[in-house]
Amino acid sequence: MNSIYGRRDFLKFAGLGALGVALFPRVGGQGLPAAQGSAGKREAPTVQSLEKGPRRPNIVLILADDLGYECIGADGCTSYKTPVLDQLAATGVRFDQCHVQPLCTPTRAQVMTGLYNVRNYTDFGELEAKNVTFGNLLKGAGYATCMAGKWQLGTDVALPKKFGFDEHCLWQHTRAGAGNTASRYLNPGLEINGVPKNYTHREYGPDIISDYALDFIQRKKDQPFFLYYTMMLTHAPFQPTPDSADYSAKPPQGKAAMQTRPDGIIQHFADMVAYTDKLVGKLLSKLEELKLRDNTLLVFLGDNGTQHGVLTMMGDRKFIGGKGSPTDAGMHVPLIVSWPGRTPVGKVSHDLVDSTDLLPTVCEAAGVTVPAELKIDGRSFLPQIRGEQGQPRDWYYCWYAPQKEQGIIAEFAATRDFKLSRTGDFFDLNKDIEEKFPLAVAALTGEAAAAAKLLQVVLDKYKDARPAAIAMPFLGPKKRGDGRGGGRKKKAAATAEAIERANWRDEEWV
Ligand SMILES: [Ca+2]
Repeated sequence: MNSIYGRRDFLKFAGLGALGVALFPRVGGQGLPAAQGSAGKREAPTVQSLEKGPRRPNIVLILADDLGYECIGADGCTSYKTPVLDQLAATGVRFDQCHVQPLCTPTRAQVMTGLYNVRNYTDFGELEAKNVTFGNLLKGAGYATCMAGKWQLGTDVALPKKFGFDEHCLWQHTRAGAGNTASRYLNPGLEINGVPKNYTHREYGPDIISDYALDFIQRKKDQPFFLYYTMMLTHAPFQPTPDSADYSAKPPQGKAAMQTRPDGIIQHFADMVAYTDKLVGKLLSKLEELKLRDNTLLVFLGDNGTQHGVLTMMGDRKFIGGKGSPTDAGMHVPLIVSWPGRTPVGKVSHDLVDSTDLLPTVCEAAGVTVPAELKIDGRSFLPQIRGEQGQPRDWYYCWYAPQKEQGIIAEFAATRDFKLSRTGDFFDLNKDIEEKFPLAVAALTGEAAAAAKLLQVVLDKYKDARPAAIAMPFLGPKKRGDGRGGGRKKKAAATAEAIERANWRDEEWV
């Protein structure tokens, strides 16, 4: 039981009274909580019953697409303008050690289920229907639920509802995959509650998603709601936003879309970061207009590092985006939390957080007990959000196999300072953040030796965590000519950045 609400309060607003905390008497089988009505007699508590108790907080979880840690002013970025997010950090809590998976679907699976990919990840663009998500848990406790933005978890029209989202406006839902041509930006092709809709009058996809999310908040303002806002920005292709000088009916393509400013920064990426910030501001204004700000936990984080090869400056430091790579540049993302009156003002937490921690955190904030049967890997960082010590992680773990046919390409455990791979490579992250100089574990001393020992225990803990039914071979990083499919054809180019520029169209899918 969380410490915000007393047990009696929780039972009252959960509408369960003397039934106790057996909110989810059956989990497993189809994987859906009984409280959702999939089995058993008990139905989800009604809105009416919830209104009798104290009002639980609304929860807004914003997941930006391909926006790495280096892109936010509050985190040290000097290339882009993010005044809204900077202000959120200045008035809330900023975490500077949040690590997610290196790519979209792997992170989204972890965020939504609280499980490391080793346990339930099957392939890019899918999440098996039997999984229980935070949507199921919050809906089961009576929250109104909405998902708005990028989906990329399977084309079954029924999946968003199966995962607990009452209503949804999505991109890459029923029309997903490498051959999908529905745009996410100008004249987007979306699916609203499963029904495809094509926009043809210069609408901007992120605006449509934003309007849908704000409308949901407006309509649900009198009951607890959970908005999972999976922004489509700032993913490639880098195109003008409605605020760009060159927003037009025919957005620039290819190299023209990648034009840089005199300082070497990609102009349209900078525009897209600014637009992301602006849309967060619109959402905050809506919450303020409805006087919901103080009762809304708002979390903003990135889903993986910035597009490979994208240059961003952090003062004098040049930072090159590393999306897709199981390294700091691919996995270190911004995490900013705002809950006026509940969070300390302007705190910077150095505690480790990873993407499996979101589910237990939002559940604890909502007063929802995570069923023990789910055996999640995440741990709540709600105490740190409130300025308490909590139980910060000593390590985080990564099992990374984004495309089934490529097998497992990385597995490691890391502390803030050190990293140990399943292959035995050990890195001192303070001296070698790009992981160019693996150290021999046998030669380590002091803190490094102690970290290696701890991290080996973590790797041992997950050694047999993969269910046999979805076993995959460990093949390591894909190498040229190793015969593994699923990769994009690489044209001859001098640099990784040039490769990405040449293939920017293919990046639309991942
Ligand atoms: Ca992404």
